[in-house]
Amino acid sequence: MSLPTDFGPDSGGRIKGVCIVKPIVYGNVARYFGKKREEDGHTHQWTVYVKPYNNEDMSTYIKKVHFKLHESYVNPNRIVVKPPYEISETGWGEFEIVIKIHFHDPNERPVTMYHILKLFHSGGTSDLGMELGKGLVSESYDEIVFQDPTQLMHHLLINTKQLTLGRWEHNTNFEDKKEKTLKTILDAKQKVRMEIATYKNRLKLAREIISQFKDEIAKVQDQQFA
Ligand code: SLL
Repeated sequence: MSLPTDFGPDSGGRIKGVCIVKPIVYGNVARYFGKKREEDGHTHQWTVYVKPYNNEDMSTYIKKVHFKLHESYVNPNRIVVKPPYEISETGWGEFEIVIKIHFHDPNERPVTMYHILKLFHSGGTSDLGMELGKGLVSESYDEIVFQDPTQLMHHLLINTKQLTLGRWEHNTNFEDKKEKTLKTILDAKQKVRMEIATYKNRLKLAREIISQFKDEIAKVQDQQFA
């Protein structure tokens, strides 16, 4: 009989009803060279990454992170097996990077994320592409959800250590972003509510006019056949 401390591949099924959430941040930073480089036409240095939202060493449960770059790169499939999970490159163009996270427990399906590598300021204000010194940041908050993990995975997920001593900070103020995003959603909801009210009113008016016309028609018809 297997003991609860048996974490091997045969340690039984999944732990039902358990849900563990791991907040993460993924995206890129980029810096303009200041001019186009003669040899290869490259204009930017950039780094794409996945990191924990909280200060924790994710290598306890992450086996490897696969970054799939644009075909124009030599060896576009880059694998990182330990933190920091990041790839630094130089280039001239923006493209979509596929980020696939594999876990130590082979029963846990890999998680895939898509990030559009951002090099240029889009001219607009706010949202993406905040200034970072002279560079640019484009990153997202997300959560990896482990529903009914296996015993092995559960053990790995709850036994993480700190990644670094000292403060763990992000380029983006996510608390601030959360508040702003929430406000945008609430404002939009209010706007939709107002529009619905306006259209309901118009509909009511239109219905009244229709019924008035119907009355008129009925009257005219009555007179005709009288
Ligand atoms: C574009 N669809 O046309 C995109 C493709 C590709 C960027 C961008 C190459 C680097 C190298 C590079 O920067 N590719 O030469 O290794 O904008």
